[in-house]
Amino acid sequence: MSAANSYSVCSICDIGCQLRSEAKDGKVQRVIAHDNPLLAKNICYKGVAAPSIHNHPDRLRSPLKRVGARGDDQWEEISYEQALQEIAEKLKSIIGRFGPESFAVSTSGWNTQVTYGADRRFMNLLGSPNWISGVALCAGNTAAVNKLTYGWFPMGDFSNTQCIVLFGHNPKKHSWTPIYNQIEAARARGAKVIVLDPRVSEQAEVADLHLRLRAGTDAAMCLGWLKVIFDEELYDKAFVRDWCTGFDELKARVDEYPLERVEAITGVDRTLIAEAARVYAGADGAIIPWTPITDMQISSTSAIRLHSILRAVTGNLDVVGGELLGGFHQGYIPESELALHEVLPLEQKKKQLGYESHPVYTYRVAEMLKEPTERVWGYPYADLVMGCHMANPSEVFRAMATERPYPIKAFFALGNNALMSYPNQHQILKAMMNQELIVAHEIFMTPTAMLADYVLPGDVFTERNHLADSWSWSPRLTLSQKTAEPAEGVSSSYDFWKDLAQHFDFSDQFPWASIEDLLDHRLSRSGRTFKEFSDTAFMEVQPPEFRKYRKTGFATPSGKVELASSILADLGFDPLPYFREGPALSKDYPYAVFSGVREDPFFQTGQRNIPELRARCPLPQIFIHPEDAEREGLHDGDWVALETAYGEVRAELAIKSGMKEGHLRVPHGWWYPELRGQEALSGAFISSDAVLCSDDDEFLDLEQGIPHFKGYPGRVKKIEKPHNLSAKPYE
Ligand SMILES: Nc1nc2c(c(=O)[nH]1)N[C@H]1C(S)=C(S)[C@@H](COP(=O)(O)OP(=O)(O)OC[C@H]3O[C@@H](n4cnc5c(=O)[nH]c(N)nc54)[C@H](O)[C@@H]3O)O[C@H]1N2
Ligand SMILES: Nc1nc2c(c(=O)[nH]1)N[C@H]1C(S)=C(S)[C@@H](COP(=O)(O)OP(=O)(O)OC[C@H]3O[C@@H](n4cnc5c(=O)[nH]c(N)nc54)[C@H](O)[C@@H]3O)O[C@H]1N2
Ligand code: SF4
Ligand SMILES: [Mo]
Repeated sequence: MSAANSYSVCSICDIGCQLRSEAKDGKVQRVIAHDNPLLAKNICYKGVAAPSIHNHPDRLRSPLKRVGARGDDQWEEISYEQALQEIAEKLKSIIGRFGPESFAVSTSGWNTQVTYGADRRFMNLLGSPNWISGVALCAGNTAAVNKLTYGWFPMGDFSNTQCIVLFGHNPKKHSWTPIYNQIEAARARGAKVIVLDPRVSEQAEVADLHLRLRAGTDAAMCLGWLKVIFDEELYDKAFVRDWCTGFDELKARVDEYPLERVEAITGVDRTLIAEAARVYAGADGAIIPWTPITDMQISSTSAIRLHSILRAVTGNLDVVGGELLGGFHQGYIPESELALHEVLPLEQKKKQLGYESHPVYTYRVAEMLKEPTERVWGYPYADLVMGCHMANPSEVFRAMATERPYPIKAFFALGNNALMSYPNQHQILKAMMNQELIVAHEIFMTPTAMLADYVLPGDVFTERNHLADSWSWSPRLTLSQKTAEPAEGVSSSYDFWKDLAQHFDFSDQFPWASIEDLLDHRLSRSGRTFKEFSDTAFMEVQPPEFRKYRKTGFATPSGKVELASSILADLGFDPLPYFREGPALSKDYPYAVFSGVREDPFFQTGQRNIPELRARCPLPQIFIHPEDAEREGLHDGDWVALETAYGEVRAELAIKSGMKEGHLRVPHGWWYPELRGQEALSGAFISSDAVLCSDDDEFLDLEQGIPHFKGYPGRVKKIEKPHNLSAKPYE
């Protein structure tokens, strides 16, 4: 009998709490809060449920090869070696016929955790630029847009700040618990919290100020704040004079947004807008924490840029209580370097889908930022939160479906339920049906995995060693130790890429036989091995160095904060932020639909098969305001269809007084593991938000090409409850 008790970085969601895991005889028994008092509250019930997830009877344990038609869910078990041999042969055949760019990969990297850039390394050595990710809609794209303005993606100094501004972002006890804890602690210290949310969210309920803006109007709101800040001279004049370019042009643009106009666009009273702007600008240290809400709307690039601009002009960059530009950890080789972006030839980078049309997070901008990035941060490619060198997902799926502008014929999804995790699920299905080779690396048989030719079982966080560095977002190292033994056919995502590379002529570029070898390599810059690190530390934070730009300048072409972006200008876009209206509501589609409001028991499309979590939220819900429900003749608990011009989802109706009138909320990520064998793709088209939102041009942000998930036109009607959906699927 063996027993182990280790540090674990939970990868059930993307915030990565450091917890403790207890295992016995190679099986995880319990996952509990950390014994360090600073981290003691740091756990949510998904983390506690890890043993049920990791030991689940339906976990994939052997590599599978498709035997029926694609999507029929018929498999034979094969060995890991045979699977890799066949995958390598098929991939070589495809790239031999269509070129290396015909190979695309989708992953978020959140859950697989230990890829360490090996996916990009493999693709760069092979010659494919077509890597896409859920981070195109979440944090990765924010990082890329932040770099336009000041060359890095900052992290708010929650511990010292006097003011926190939440644009929709709504951390809760069981949703991004560490951020929730930090907001609670700041509030207890007296920090002000301003929430901008159409709904009365949990954070809005206890906020100092709540601005109930119309969905999709965040950019206009920020322009209104700047109008107040400039008119009342609340900005940091010395910083703007010495460290910013484009102030006069920006001021002229902001003058186009008087508060009457901003009030008309956002629906928020102008005196409240002005009050919020004054509180933010007047605080001695204020932060606008990253939020996914502005990652997913039609004016996303402008809205994210406006957050950056607000931080800069109020003097909150790289100061105590403000927004820290951390840089790479000096003792840990970053994924950006491991990915070998410099070996992919420029002609292949130019083939990246999105490079021409929506370039902001593609290689096109990465190439433009190489020189300043190297000057300030010591390495030319800073791929922060994995999101700064991506292809555009919609264009990749279009190329997979239509073979234009060129065919994509091989598609791998690792720790990503790609079918449901982007807009336009109809196109993604067509895209996947038109592939010669699909590989899924997964822990459960998801709808995406069901469409694959090969399904490889992935490991989980209790089964691997890891040293987390927040994907280069903040210079902190957090230890995670292997406590449990994976089943024989199970691999980590690093092992998958390294083992596949053995079949290619660049196998020598993967000299690290194990994750531990690679961790030793990553730590070599600080002269330690992984074992030495884990024997002496469970966490290490590189101390912040404030106002580093005084020595190095900012990592932008001008070396300054670019209020008017020279890169956007060079790309032919408006260099200044603006507000663009989303697709118009109409008599037929009178409601503004938004995706989101995460459900506590699940991360994204996961965990619907975990009984104790599913029991907390048995069925998906569409939220509506009581007056709208009354007008539509609908009652709480009715089953409804939410329709757009592109598709329909079915779910239960929940009447919520905190909803904003004229808005409907649709949840993300619902499929029904319990319907496997009864419904095609386990019901992936019944309730998934991705079937509702188009990726036609009128739904896309111009500069990044990301979809408008916050306020697209829809309508709702009563239907019969689907006979096979149960509120107690596991009883
Ligand atoms: N339509 C739509 N698309 C969205 C969003 C939305 O609201 N609507 N939200 C966006 C956001 S905010 C984000 S962060 C991204 C998230 O995108 P992802 O993080 O890719 O999330 P999922 O698509 O749910 O896929 C995660 C998969 O990882 C698997 N998994 C879990 N643990 C492990 C593991 O240890 N190893 C392996 N190999 N697999 C594992 C799970 O079973 C699950 O199928 O999606 C974005 N996409
Ligand atoms: N339990 C759990 N926790 C999670 C996740 C999960 O899946 N489950 N996912 C994690 C991930 S990857 C992410 S990205 C975060 C997402 O979590 P949050 O950042 O909290 O985002 P949501 O919960 O989608 O929505 C938050 C609020 O945005 C408001 N909102 C909707 N439209 C708009 C708009 O146009 N403007 C503004 N200002 N507000 C709007 C909604 O009313 C809602 O109250 O949660 C993380 N935490
Ligand atoms: S918030 Fe919960 S699911 Fe997310 S990392 Fe922390 S413990 Fe895991
Ligand atoms: Mo996210």
